[in-house]
Amino acid sequence: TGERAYLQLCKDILANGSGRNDRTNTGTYSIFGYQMRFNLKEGFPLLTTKRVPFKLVASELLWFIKGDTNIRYLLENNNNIWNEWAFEKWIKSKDYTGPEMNNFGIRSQQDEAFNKQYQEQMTIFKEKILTDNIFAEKYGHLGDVYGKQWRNWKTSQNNSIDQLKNVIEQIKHNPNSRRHIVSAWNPEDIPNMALPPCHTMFQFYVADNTLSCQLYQRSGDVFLGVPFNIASYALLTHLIAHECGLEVGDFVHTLGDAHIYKNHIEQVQTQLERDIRSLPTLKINKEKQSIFDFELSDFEIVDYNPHPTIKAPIAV
Ligand code: DHF
Ligand code: TMP
Repeated sequence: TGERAYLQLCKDILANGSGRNDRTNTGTYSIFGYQMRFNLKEGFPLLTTKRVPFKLVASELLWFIKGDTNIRYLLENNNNIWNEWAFEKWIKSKDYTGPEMNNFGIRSQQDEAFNKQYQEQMTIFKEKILTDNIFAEKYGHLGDVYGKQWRNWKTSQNNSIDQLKNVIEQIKHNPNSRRHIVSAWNPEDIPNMALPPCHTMFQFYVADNTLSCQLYQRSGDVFLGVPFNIASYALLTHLIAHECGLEVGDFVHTLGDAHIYKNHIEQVQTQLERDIRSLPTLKINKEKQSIFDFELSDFEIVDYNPHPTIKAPIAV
C-alpha cells in the first residue's frame, strides 16, 4: 500500500538524509527527489499509523476550492493549521502594540514564560479575526496563496484565469490531453505570499475511464505536512472524478526537498514501530455534482481506526 511507501520515505530520510539547517532554524534531515504512489481504489489514503484529522484536511481543501485566502473561514471551521503565518504578518505590522513576538515559533518551544504570552496574543488574534470584519480583512489574509492562484490567477492583461474550472472542463471534453495542469507557483506573486506554495503544481491523467493525479511538492515536512497533503490531493482527485463521471486511479506524490525536522525524530520513530491497518473509505454525497458546491457535511470517512495521534511542534 501507499502507507508502506510513506513509512519507507521516513526510513530513507533517517538512514540517508543530510543534516542541514533550514529557514526556520529548526534543523532537518533531508533527501532530494522521492516518489510515492497511492492506488485510490485500495481505499482512502489517510495514514493509519497515526490519526490524521480528516475534517481539517477537508476544510482546508474546500477553502482552496472557494478561492479563499483568508484564515477566517478556517477558524470558523475550528481549523488552526494556518494561524501562525497570518499571526506573523500581524505582529510585524505597525498596528500591533502587544509584547514583542519576534521568532515566536522557536521561542514558544524553549521559553515557558514567553509561550504563555504568545498563547495569550494568539487567542486575542483569533478572536479578532472571527469577530472584527475590518481586522479580518486586513490581517486574516495570507497573500496570493493557493486559492487565489487556482481560481483567480491574474494575467498581465488584467484578466483572470480560473485554472481549476478550466482543468475540469478539459478533463470532461478533452480527456486525452497532456496539459491538465494547475500551478500555484506564480513567480510574480511569491513576494506577497505568507509562505511560497509547497504543493506547487499538479497534473491529471485520464485512461480507461479512470482519473489519476500527480503532485509536485517542492518542500515536504514529512511528519506534519505530507500526511495532510496526501489526503488533500486524494480528496481532490475523488471530487473531480465524481464530477466528471470517472473512477479514481492513482495519486502520485513527487517530492523535492523531503525532510524530517530534528524535533520530530522521536515521533517518527514511534510511528515506525506501529503496524499498518486497513484503509478507510470516503463517502461523497451523491446529490451533489459540481466540485464548487461541496460543503464539509458532504464527505464522510468510514471505517477509520488509526493508531493514536502523535503530537509535534510545527516549524514557523
Ligand atoms: N510549515 C511547516 N513547517 N510544516 C508544515 O507542514 C506546514 N504546513 C502548513 C503551513 N506551514 C507549514 C499547512 N498545513 C499541520 C498540518 C498541516 C498544515 C499545517 C499544520 C498540523 O499541525 N497538523 C497536526 C494537527 C493540527 C491540529 O490538530 O490542529 C497533526 O498532528 O497532523
Ligand atoms: P519552506 O518554504 O522554507 O520550504 O518551508 C515550508 C515548510 O512547510 C516545509 O517544512 C514544508 C512544509 N509544508 C508542507 O510540508 N506541506 C504544506 O502543505 C505546506 C503549506 C508546507
